[in-house]
Amino acid sequence: MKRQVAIIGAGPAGLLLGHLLKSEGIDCVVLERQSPDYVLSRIRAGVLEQGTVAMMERLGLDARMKAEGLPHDGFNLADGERLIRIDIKALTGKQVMVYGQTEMTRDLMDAREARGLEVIYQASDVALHDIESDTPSVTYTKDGAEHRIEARIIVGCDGFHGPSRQAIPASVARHFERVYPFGWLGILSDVPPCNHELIYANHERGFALASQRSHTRSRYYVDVPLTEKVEDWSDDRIWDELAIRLGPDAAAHITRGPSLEKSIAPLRSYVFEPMRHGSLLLCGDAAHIVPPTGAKGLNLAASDVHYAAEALIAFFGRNDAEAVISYSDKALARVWKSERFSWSLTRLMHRFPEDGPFERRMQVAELDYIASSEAAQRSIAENYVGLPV
Ligand code: RFL
Ligand code: PHB
Repeated sequence: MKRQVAIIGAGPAGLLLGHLLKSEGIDCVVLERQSPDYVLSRIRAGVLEQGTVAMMERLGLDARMKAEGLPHDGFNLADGERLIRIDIKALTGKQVMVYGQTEMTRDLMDAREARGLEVIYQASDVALHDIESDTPSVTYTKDGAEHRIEARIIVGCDGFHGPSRQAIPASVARHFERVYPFGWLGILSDVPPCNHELIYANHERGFALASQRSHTRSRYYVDVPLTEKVEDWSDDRIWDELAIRLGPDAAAHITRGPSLEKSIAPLRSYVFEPMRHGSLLLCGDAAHIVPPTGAKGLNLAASDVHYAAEALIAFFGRNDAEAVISYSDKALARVWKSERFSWSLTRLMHRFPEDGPFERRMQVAELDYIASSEAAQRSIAENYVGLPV
């Protein structure tokens, strides 16, 4: 099979890119290791930046998001008794959209047939070949048979554990990493949210986040040491912990219910450079990871896809090779700003085991400053709603 572009991974990055290229008449195929049901069973992001929403609008795939998503004008930082509201609408004129990654992925999946986007699910042993040449290829196994796709460009959208990043030679690879000493234990439950907006809480017992998927479905997190096991956290234990960490006002409005999903996700900051080598481009978690504190991971995957689509449209439309070459620098400039924001919000809102009284005073001073300064709030709001692409 011969294609202009082979995309590896049908998470949000791969599907978004596939649809964007297809809408511009670029011939592409997406290869995914898992089944559609498995991909939809992963509970992940919940907050979309305006730019991510705009990409769904551009594709004409925003109808359900507009009907069911919840636009939010602000969010809150809690520290003990104190609640600092960041009014993103007033400070930036923009909103964020609360709409689950699962739902956005479902919308992209459902549009495959109508848009003629070919996605090959349950493709195993995906391997990249000759990425330093103009004739790279991808091999995979499906239903016991081996297949090869010859492409002009390969785009790795295969997440943190996929094969694409690994295909870039160690001699050019640069890794930047910060692993955090805790993970987020998440619970999803069909109960109304405790607050109409998100609350990120820094409590002496640890971090907590009150988030949501709809008026009837809540998503909560608490941070736990990496040694904790999800089996040791009964639903009641999580609800008790949330009630303490989120503070008395939120606790009074928490509705408890059985968990639909419960899992622990470790926190990590990671960037791989370069994001292009030869005929291979990387997008999303394949190239970088942010801790979830700023709600940036999926949105960063979407902005990478925006730059990659622009580069490939120029390359196939106008034979502009420079557009592909400059992809990595363009994408990385935005990646590092999101990494900085996610890292600094993580630092501000979590109690690190190695921290002492000095570090805590620094957190209190920063929260005092944010509470009293519109400039500080604007800076946070601007980052939260998404920096321009
Ligand atoms: P994905 O979603 O991991 O998709 C990669 C796809 O590639 C497939 N794949 C392969 N396919 C073929 N062959 C192979 N060998 C393959 N290996 C892997 C995988 O099966 C998968 O389908 O990466 P993508 O598309 O780059 O998207 C990134 C986002 O998923 C991620 O950044 C976010 O979920 C991060 N994140 C959040 N981001 C936000 O913007 N806002 C949030 O509120 C937010 N909350 C979160 C999060 C991530 C979390 N976890 C569990 C890590 C909350 C959590 C708890
Ligand atoms: C979520 O709803 O899953 C969520 C929201 C905000 C974050 C991270 C995760 O910062």
